[in-house]
Amino acid sequence: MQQEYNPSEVESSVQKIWDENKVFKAIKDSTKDKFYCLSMLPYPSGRLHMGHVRNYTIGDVISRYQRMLGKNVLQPMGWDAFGLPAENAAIKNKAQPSKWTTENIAYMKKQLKSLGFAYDWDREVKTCEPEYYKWEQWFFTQLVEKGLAYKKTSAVNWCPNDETVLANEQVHDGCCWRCDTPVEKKEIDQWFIRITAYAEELLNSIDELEGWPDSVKTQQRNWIGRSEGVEMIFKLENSEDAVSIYTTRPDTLMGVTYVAVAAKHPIAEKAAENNTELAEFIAECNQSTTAEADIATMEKKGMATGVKAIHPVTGDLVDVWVANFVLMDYGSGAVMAVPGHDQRDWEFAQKYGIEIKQVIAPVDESEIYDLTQAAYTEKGILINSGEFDGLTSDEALEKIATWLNDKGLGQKQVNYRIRDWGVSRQRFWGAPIPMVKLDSGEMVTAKEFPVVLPTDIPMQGANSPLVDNPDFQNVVVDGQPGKRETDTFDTFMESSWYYARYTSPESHDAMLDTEEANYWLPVDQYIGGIEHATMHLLYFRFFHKLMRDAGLVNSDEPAKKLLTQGMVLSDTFITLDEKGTKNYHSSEEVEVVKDNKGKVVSGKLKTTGEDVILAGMEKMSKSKNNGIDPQALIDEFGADTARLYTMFASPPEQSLEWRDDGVQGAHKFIKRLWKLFNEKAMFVGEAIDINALNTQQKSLYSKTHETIAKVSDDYSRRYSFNTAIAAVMELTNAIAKYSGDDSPIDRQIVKYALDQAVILLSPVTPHMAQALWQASGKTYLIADEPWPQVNQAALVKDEILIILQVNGKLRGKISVANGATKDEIEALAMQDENVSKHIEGKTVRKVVVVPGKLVNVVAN
Ligand code: ANZ
Repeated sequence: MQQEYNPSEVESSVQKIWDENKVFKAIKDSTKDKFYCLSMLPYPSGRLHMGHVRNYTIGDVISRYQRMLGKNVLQPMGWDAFGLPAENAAIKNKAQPSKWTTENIAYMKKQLKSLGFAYDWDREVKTCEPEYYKWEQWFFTQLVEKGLAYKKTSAVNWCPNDETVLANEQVHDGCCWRCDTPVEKKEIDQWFIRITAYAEELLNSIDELEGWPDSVKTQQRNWIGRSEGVEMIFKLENSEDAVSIYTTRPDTLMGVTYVAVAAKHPIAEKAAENNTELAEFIAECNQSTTAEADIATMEKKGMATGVKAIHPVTGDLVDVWVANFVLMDYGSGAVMAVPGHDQRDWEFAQKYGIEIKQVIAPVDESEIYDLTQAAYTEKGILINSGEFDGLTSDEALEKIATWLNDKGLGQKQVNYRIRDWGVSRQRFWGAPIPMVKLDSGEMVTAKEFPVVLPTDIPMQGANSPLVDNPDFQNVVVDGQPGKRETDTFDTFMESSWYYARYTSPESHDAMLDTEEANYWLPVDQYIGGIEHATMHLLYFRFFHKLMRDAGLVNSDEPAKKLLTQGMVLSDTFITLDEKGTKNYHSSEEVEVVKDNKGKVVSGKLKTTGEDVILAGMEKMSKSKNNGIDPQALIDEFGADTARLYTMFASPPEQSLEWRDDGVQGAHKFIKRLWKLFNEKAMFVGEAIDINALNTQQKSLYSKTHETIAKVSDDYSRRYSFNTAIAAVMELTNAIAKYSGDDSPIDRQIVKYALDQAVILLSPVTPHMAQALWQASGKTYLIADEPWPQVNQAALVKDEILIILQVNGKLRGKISVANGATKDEIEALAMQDENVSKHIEGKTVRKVVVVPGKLVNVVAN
């Protein structure tokens, strides 16, 4: 055994054992409870960052702990390998995205292996491989057949200079990232998956996600955005046509002073036929790149169409306007505008001098509001509303809905804010959409899979080399010639079902091996970043339901529990140049001064001595130049230190503030435990008879079992790894301080405590644990050691601490024998010096004894 702790030697030799024996290979075994632990798969950007290290360590600690509990654990890993960065790198180097991706995967896989994660690498999935995406293509064609995927025109970002479609990330301040030309909107045909058909189920089953954080559930509910309202029609003057509107506030119907339609609404388009000014305005609206989220704050613009609508109740005529804040793909693309009670309508009415009519008054008459300053948007009591006057908003909603229904002018309606998922990307590095346009004009699904993305054509410019590429495009389907679709899938497609493919990576004739999938699924613990709360985590749930309805899986939800780990932050250092532009400096460039808590209080540039501005702890990122490279950390201290530090520095869901001295502290602790173990635990131990222990021995033995109880609870229920580690550290201190007389029993007690400390820490620092385990003569792996059980008898204390109070104020503590009667405790309390002092000269009225806790003497 090495006396000195040498992490690189220890780690490589332990990893070799795991690898050679395929220790973490997961095999279905129906006689055992399974535990599927999944961390979100990485994008192969080049190198691991600290967020990866933290995410994957959390998953690994949980997996290793569950294995020791006796579960059949599956912990897989793979690569989200399609996407834009590979394409950009390839454009720059005139190379192939596949080459860049493959090289990155190789490097990052080596890094993951060096961190000692207990993955079943035989199940590795690379989403850019035809063997993977062929099933996604096949599945998509099934959706097309079922009417759950369809094509429609939709707008994309278009750079007129480069003549290329841009991804949202490639639009910077409304301009092309490469040539700075203003970006335009262009309508092209694209594929959509009908997530709206599952909106209701996706919303309702959120309630079943008991192990998901509330914040994620709330974000999903808002994203799906269910609203209840009324759909009603306004007939048009001198016309057979009518405009249908959707409102959540039918109680405000009598306050309608105009109707507003979206620029793409048929009424607007028709009115523009003989009105060039209106046609120009509509064109301008269609070009706008305002994101939906910004609609509330953007400048409201509009133009009257000249068309008039008839109010369904009063028969009054109101103008129909085209307005930029009305969305074509929500509700019916038209709104009844109530400027008195809707802020957007109010701003618009103010700007164009349209009447603002109050029809709702506050329930509380003293409430102050001013319709000349803003709309009154609360619900209340109806006024100026004829037969509906005096009703509350909620009563009016029902009454007006019934009134409209009776007249055939409207009905109640539920709407969802979520839109169908646009999955077409006009990019090269993605899975080809398996559709073919026959020369006859008909659109058909591909019949053979995979539709392989060629990996031997280098990128030439920004445009996808699939376009106008006869080798790729020309195809014959069922004897009919046609051309393949050149768009590729949104990469969220691949990440929506990879978790299921991990359960059956060997399935070559089906998307999933249903038996395997149903054994392992749902995922028991999913771990990833909170930034995925809506898009990925919603598509992931949606895809699971699609696969369920295709008979591939039998559960309703993909993951029982979700842990969203916090961000990794680190000190950010700035200097300003003459123009005031910020320069970010890495920690290596700065000489820092720290306070006694290790917090940086000032810093100077090493090169020039210039003072840096401390921008505080910010998320590690390239743009802030404040990242810490995990590789450097592993090289210097070893994987176990990296793992221990990231788990010890903060609870998994909170952000982690990087501190170099914390890393050193973690490393020191490992070295200390290593040394103690080598000195005191290198022999084969024997069973301990707890009845034969003296007080000191019993105390260390109890401490050991208290630690087992605490760590087990922290690992399983609370995922509070930092406090678990702190408890093992405390136990280690107690062991170090232990001053027995070195009798065989003393040695036995100390060895026992050290063994337990190492077992308890083994999910976090598995290399160190295995090496010590092995060296002390164990012939099987520590990973196969059953998790220690708490010996309840050891927790029973001989003495118990009792708090003493006089008139409710703390006056002292005494130690009494466990099992002492109330009278005995009271007698001891009354003898206490401090208690006597405080009741001197007073009459004792009452003595309250709470056994095991406290004594309170009431005296005056
Ligand atoms: C009249 C009204 C009066 C409205 C009032 C609100 C307050 P949620 O809850 O998000 O579903 N709306 C309907 N379709 C629209 C579209 N295509 N583009 C922009 N806005 C649209 O929002 C429903 C409300 O959003 C509807 O209720 C409608 O304005 C507007 F005091 O109708 B309301």
